[in-house]
Amino acid sequence: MISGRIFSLSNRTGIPKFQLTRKLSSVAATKLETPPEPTEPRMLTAVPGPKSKQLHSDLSKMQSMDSVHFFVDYDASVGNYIVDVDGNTMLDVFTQISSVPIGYNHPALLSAFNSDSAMRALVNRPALGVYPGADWATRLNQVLMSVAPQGLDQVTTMMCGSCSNENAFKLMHFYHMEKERGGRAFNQQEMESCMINQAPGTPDLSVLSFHGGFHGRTAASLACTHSKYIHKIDVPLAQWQVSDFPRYKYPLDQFVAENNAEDERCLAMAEDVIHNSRKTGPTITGVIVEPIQAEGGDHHGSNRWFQGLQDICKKYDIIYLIDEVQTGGGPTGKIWCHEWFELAESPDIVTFSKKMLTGGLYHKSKLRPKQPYRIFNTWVGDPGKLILLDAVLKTIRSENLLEETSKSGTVLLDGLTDLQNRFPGYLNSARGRGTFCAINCDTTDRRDKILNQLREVGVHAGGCGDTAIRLRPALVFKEQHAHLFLNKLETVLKSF
Ligand code: PSZ
Repeated sequence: MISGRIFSLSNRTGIPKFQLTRKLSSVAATKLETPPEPTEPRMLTAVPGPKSKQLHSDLSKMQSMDSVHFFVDYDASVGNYIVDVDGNTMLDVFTQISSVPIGYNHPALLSAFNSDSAMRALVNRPALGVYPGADWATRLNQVLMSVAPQGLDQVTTMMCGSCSNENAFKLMHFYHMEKERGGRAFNQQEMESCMINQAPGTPDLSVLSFHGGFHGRTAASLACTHSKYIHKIDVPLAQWQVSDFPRYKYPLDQFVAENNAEDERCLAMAEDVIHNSRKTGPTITGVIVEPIQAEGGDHHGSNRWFQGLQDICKKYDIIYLIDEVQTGGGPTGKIWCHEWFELAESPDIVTFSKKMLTGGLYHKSKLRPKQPYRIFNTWVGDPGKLILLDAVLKTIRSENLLEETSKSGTVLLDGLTDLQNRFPGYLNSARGRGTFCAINCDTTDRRDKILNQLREVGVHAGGCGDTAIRLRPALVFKEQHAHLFLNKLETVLKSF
């Protein structure tokens, strides 16, 4: 059908059919080369350098974006190395806020659109909820369902992490209201009152979230975000309940009793809040939790904590949502971090984005909405992102990247632990799964100085929480990259 349209156009324009066909293929077949990965950082200027500064001043005329660190040369960046517009080549252990799965300019991604059908999927972006292409169901099945958490047989793609969580919350509330109605249809009063945001059509329901959590910046996901005030201040939000996420003492093996008590305290608090919500409102219909609280400071929870939360959700028949936006896609050594937790069964919903390249949510079939158009927007995702994700997942398998990540993660965590033992005044609480590692500094000022000095010696790292340095390298981060990072960090620490 598509080529039929092109041919009729070609007849009107007088261009012979075969010429147009050839033109399309030659565009699609463009081959982009990937230069070899550098072996070490190379710094030419301070960062941001003069070109970055000029570009920032150009950008500032149109938007307030003082968050920009530096401008990037995406032609020159390769593998684990990001190259800025001033020619500085840095080992990137932050990777676009943890969202580069297999490094910059991976050949598998550069060639992902080298076919007419892939190119057409890219340019003819469908409203997937109403006009999906013939291959959409196959693509979802072959790509996203190939890594679906066990027991979650439903999937919907979305644009970003925040809107994945927003839609997950709707599923929680629909499930609750469906039970309340006992199967009857919506009544007139509900249909009218929801139009002016009043009960009973707009019920007083909520989602339980945790202090230090981050779940996005759209209205409902921002109501569940508690990492930094600057994300929230001045924004009117639902007054939903917040409970404590465990804060452990490190090293874990020296504080077993204290940390177990912390789990029990936090579980008791969560259960209390859920229980009380039924008396005082808003009624909690589900819980959202990160497997590792990332933005809030890389706070880990034990298996007992995540299992206990699941038990509480089951007891109250509310929905257990694990937000894998930052942890999903492999950095912990498994595709989903919650696979480590030995849960009795899957969470009810798992949201994703970042390294998965498309946003979206997996969920149990009991959560399928009964009416159409309830989980919906214009695009509901993007087939082009699934083409890229397909290439990513194939690369993860063919290059054994989960195993590689576990190996380099061990080198990282052992190295961080060694450094904290040698510099106990500056570093503490080394922790991590896979390469998803972090270490705390004694003060925020020290953390910021370390990050700045790391940049000067060619390592681009990030912070989180008040004092943590966090590592979020791509899955192609190998043992030699871990050693290089640790050597640079040691150089910086020795300079204090
Ligand atoms: O400042 C920001 O907006 C940032 S910095 C890092 C993120 C956002 N992470 C996004 C994120 C996340 O880490 C978790 C666990 N859940 C949801 C989100 C929201 O995803 P996006 O940004 O795609 O909407």
